[in-house]
Amino acid sequence: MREIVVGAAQLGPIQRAEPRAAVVARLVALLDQAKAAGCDLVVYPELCLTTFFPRWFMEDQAEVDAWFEREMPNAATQPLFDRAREHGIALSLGYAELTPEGRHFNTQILTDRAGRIVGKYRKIHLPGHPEFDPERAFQHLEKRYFEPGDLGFPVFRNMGAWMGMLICNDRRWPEAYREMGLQGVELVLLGFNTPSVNSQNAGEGPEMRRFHSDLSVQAGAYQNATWVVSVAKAGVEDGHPLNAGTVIVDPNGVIVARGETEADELVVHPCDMDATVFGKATIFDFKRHRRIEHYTRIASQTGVIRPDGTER
Ligand code: CDT
Repeated sequence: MREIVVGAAQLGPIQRAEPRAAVVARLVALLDQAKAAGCDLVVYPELCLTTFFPRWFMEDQAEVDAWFEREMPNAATQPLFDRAREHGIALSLGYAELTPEGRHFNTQILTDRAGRIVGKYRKIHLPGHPEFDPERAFQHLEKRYFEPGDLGFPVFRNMGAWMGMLICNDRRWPEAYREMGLQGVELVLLGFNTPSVNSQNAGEGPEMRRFHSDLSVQAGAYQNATWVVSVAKAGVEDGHPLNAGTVIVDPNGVIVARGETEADELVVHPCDMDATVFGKATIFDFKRHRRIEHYTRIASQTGVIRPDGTER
């Protein structure tokens, strides 16, 4: 048995005016709860230091850059890193990263139990649109504010396990899990901000959005025989509802723990990394069963081309 007690630290809403220090105090309070619950690792949502700012259209780059972190840890987040080291708890958290070269990424990091950063992932599947869209009920401007991640889907050795990260929209793409599955991933850590309604289809509400989220992470877990910890930012941010749906999914694809609120909430589960062994050795033994000679289209063609040559 290789047990890691994981705390999925769901966040309630962060209002646009809420300063980083107040948010970090909430993250530290969840970390203290995690210590009391015996957690080894705590996972926070995507962009967990600020409101989900890609819903706001901004033209002034200085205004945009104010939502980004130039270093990690920094003055605002140092108290979180200090407390994590005191507790001996590893962290994974998402934030907007502005590099010294001036590049903008939607990023998630992983630390070890001593608070050292041992892994970084930059979101690859950026949803939304780059310009103001008057047809939408609200904006989703990730394609404006971030560039696609440039690190691939790395997997890291941490706490005796193989760990990888995904960010929000990535969870809907089977290729993302499989890239890590092919590196033997045992624990996928994922944070998200999903609006409760579809800005282009008012008929797609919270229940359907929850279903799509669960379906995606359960399939990713089962088909790669890995644990998946999927953590929401939830509740109403400045009038804009975000869906809850924090879950911990086992390597059979079964949801073993689920959040119950739309507020700050710690969802805890002991995850045995050895529970991944059976699936990886049998039905999803990739080495024996995959047929890559038939998969070339997946890595060479982006959109749909029908057999008659028409595109959609
Ligand atoms: N943050 C993020 O990636 N949210 C998307 C919303 C999709 S609608 C533009 C998601 O996949 O949940």
